[in-house]
Amino acid sequence: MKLEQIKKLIDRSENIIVVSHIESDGDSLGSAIALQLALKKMGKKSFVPAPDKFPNRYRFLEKYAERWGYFKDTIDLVIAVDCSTGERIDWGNFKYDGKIPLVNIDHHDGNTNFGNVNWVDPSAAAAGEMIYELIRSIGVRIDENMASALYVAIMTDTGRFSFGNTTAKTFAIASALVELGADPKFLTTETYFKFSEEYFRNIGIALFNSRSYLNGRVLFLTLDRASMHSFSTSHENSEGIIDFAMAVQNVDVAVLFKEISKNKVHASMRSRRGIEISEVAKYFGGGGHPNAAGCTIDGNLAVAQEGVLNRIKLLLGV
Ligand SMILES: [Mn+2]
Repeated sequence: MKLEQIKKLIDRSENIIVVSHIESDGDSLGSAIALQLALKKMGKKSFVPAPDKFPNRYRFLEKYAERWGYFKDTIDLVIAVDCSTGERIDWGNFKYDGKIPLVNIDHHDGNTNFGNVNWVDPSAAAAGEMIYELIRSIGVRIDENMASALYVAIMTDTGRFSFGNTTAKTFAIASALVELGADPKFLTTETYFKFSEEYFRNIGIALFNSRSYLNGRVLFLTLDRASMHSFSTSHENSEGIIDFAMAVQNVDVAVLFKEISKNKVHASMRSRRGIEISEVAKYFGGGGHPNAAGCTIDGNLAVAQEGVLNRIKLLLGV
């Protein structure tokens, strides 16, 4: 059993680093924070080398985290959480030489099994569900800080308990976390209802620039540099905007295009069950979940949009 193997590795290690993915989100941060806190409770030294700065939206999680930063001791174990591939790992200032055992705990379908031990469970709605199970099986009592971090991990990856990945188990774990001190109203407000002005304006630009195709089955939203003036294209200033498009009647596929530079465009994609939009993302060198994926395309905005639309038409068979 993977959990047993991971427990053994943790037991015999003293200095453990926890890493998660670039473009950090609620699940990557919440899972890493909770695991680090649990390892410390076990008497281990543990640190998270990245990111230096939490995205604004998740800044409030900083108070649950132990100080993250550089760590000089010899590392005996690396645990990666919520990373679909080894390339997605945000190593920060840590130089990984490939010799330290690497544990891969993830819930992405299509995880590349990049670790020495791989616990991959695509039925888990969030890496946070798996970290909850791991901490429970280690026997560490989940305190209020860990419960809050894990609640945010699960809440964000399930779209506030509304996506198709939400299961009875998700609610059971969330219920346990609330019993352990997670405050749903506080954590929801901090995560979703503290828009920055930039984010607020980006919603408007993306929706204003929307275009529909195939009788409304496909909806493209666009954050182009000309409309954005001085506003940044950073991940945190567009996260979640795509969900507005999926709420439009008859939409099966939505894509948010962000013009990173004149010849680089990032595309976030969503689709309904049964339509594997990740196939389109993979075609352009990206990846993700079947219904939520992304990629970066070399080319200008018009070329990127035309290319993505053509791949979507092929996918839908029209
Ligand atoms: Mn996740």
